Amino acid sequence: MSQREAKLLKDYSAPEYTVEHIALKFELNSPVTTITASSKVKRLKSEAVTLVLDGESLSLVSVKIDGKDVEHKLEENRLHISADVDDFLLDIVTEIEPEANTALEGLYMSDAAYCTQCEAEGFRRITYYLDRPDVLAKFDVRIEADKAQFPYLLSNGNLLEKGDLEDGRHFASWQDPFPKPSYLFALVAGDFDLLEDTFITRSDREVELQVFVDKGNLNKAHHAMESLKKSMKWDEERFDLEYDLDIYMIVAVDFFNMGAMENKGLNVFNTKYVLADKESATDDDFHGIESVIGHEYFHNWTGNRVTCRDWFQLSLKEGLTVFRDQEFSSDLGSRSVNRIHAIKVIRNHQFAEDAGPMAHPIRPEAVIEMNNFYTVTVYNKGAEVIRMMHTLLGEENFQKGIALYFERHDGQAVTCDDFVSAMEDASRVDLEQFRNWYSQAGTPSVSVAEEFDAKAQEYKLHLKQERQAISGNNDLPMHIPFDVELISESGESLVSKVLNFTENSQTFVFTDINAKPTVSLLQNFSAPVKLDFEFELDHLVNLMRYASSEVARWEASVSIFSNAIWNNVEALKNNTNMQVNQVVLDAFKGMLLDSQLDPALVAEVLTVPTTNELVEQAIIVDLDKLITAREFVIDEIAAYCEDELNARYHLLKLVDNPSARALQNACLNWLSRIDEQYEVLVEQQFYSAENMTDALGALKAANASQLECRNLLMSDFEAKWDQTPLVMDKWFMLEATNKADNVIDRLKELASHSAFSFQNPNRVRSLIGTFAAANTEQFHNANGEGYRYLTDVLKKLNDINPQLAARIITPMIQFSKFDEQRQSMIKQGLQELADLPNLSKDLFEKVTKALA
Ligand code: B3K
Ligand code: ZN
Repeated sequence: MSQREAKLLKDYSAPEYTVEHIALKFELNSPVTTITASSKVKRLKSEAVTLVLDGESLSLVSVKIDGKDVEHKLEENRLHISADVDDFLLDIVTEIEPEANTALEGLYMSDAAYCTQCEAEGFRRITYYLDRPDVLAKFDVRIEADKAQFPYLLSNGNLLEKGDLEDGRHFASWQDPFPKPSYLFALVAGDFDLLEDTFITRSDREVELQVFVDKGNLNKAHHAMESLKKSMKWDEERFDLEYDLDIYMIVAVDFFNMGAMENKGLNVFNTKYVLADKESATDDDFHGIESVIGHEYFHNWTGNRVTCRDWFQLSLKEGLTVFRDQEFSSDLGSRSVNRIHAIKVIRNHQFAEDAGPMAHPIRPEAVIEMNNFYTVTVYNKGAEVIRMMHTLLGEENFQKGIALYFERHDGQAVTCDDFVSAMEDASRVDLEQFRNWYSQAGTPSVSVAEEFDAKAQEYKLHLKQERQAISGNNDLPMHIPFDVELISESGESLVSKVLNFTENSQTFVFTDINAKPTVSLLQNFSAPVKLDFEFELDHLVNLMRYASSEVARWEASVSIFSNAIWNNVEALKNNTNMQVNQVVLDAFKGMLLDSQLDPALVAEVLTVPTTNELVEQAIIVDLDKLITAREFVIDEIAAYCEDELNARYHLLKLVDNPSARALQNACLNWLSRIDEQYEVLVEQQFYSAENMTDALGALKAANASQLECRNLLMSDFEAKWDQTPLVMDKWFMLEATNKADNVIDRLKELASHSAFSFQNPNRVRSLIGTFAAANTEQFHNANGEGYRYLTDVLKKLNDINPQLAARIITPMIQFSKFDEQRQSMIKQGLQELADLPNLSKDLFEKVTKALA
């Protein structure tokens, strides 16, 4: 099978052989590291005679079965070994060069430390192996390295032994008692600062907790440690799940393709999700750390103890674990604000994925490069699917389902269907139709019509669902939990319930309703669908005022903003004057004056949808008019609410908490648009800031409103932080979101900035990823320069780090909403990539789909 051919879910077959135990020895040396793998292999299918192992970018030194040389054949990324034996010992020696590994998969170097990333298919860059998640083996690992350079030698499980060797070298051996798939293997060797603590589990076992960070960063590891302890406690209390090893290690590295990795007992983290103190990290960073630490910890049960049968089942562990981390954040912080953030991810990114060439169900059916499927669909829509089950079953039954799932499958590699069956059997709720969420891609849309019969005192909702036409997709009706509230004229809640919407068209009747109510639809985003309903402005204003759910009030504000902007796009098209309805202006002023509401929620309500978000709402967009209309609406509201913004800003400045800071900085952003007098305020906040949230809030306002002080503030910030990579990422992001016309020249110039490196994913994501994903105005500039720039960068990244390249190409393949000229320029860039002689399979999969 060629590398570029898709693997299909329907072709799954169980492994012919399995590995019961593997002893790995790593001799870490520069430039060549030697790996000896001794596996106890067992034949599972008696007719099998050839063991086929995966391997990539390896040099093979020797293969032996039961101590003897054996016939074998090397093919493209496969090693075929004659093995007509039931049980045997397989010894394989390979050599690799970690320093040359810029793809950051397998064993590589992050600065001066060795580390690994094996999910999804990185273990095959270490040794030839059955690198698939349904082969579970016990691992013993021995690491040997220079002692002075690499004082810490870490792997999964418990430390068995360590000691000195000759020539200044030393060793450590580790044993993981839990059988695991190869993707959960990890090794780290380096010199670190170490933060230690303990956690006493509810059954009174003491667990050693260790966080390893780059030298000099110890004081930035405390929040991560606190978050870990909170996660351990929360999982015991809410999910009845206790940690199972005696030690839990986290290592933070700066070179990392994603956020973090849940390797058994030894998580490897991107520094971005570990390091924080209030001078250098924002409130959002602190929150992000807590949630990612939680996420990886929760994987210990949902992912590690029970893992995936094959990679098509990725959502089994990711959807569920995202749901769990969202619940963790919501139980610890504001449920409404967390929910709003999750909804935004779906609407702005997941719906866009559905509308683009990479649309796939949460359980994909065909995959060329697995790394391309760690998507918002598998993760975040996957979490919404779990959330819907939670809504349908209720917390108690849901927890019964979780318990049954572990009772049945602990220690196994299973499917999404196994999970749903456990939920179904534990709750006796029929989930047969609900399973369509796993197999059907795309965003369903639900249109709603109201009918009120005053005489009969009956209120009816007519619901109709339609699925997106996607080739290869079934088109069966979905089981949609549709949460509604009916509100009386005086603002009291008449009905609040979840409708079971299961047919193409269905009518729901509410009796004893004596006046036409205000309806709140799809409350709390009870299903990941598009709502198709023409709201009148009064209706939205009522919802913003009276809906019981804070999320529904926020939803109403998004619609008000969006409608106001789209109305002005129409005005521009018709050459009439732009304007903002007085009711809209008053609605926002009202929110600003409401001191009862959580300021963080008000900040969300006062956040104008981004250009990207608005593009997502359209079918085809006239981008230039959209930008003009959006700016106009912002300016009108800012001018109308000036006094209230100013007053609220100064009051909030006196309060020291994340929620207050969120609204304070939102106010500053609005004010900075009004006139020069507020420039002083921005500068004052910047220079007197006692934390990164306020410093960055000021800098963002200066950047977004193109204030005169912008350049000075930016260079002062740079001078202060140029030795702190994670803070420089923020600075790069600001440069990347600069709306000025010369931004591309600036980006090119910054590629040679001393803090920038094309080898480091955090830097590339901050500068280039942010430009493409968030600077809609300039990336999609009609002159096509944005597309040309990204194409050139991708050519380069294709050689260095294909996985990263395939991530940041996303905005360039989601072009369906743009006009023909833009689409044709984009396609030209994609064609150039398609023509690359050495195009990686990561980019190949996305580029060919986009051009098809
Ligand atoms: N499981 C990892 C992601 C691995 C990505 C591989 N390209 C982190 C997580 O979801 O927790
Ligand atoms: Zn995960």
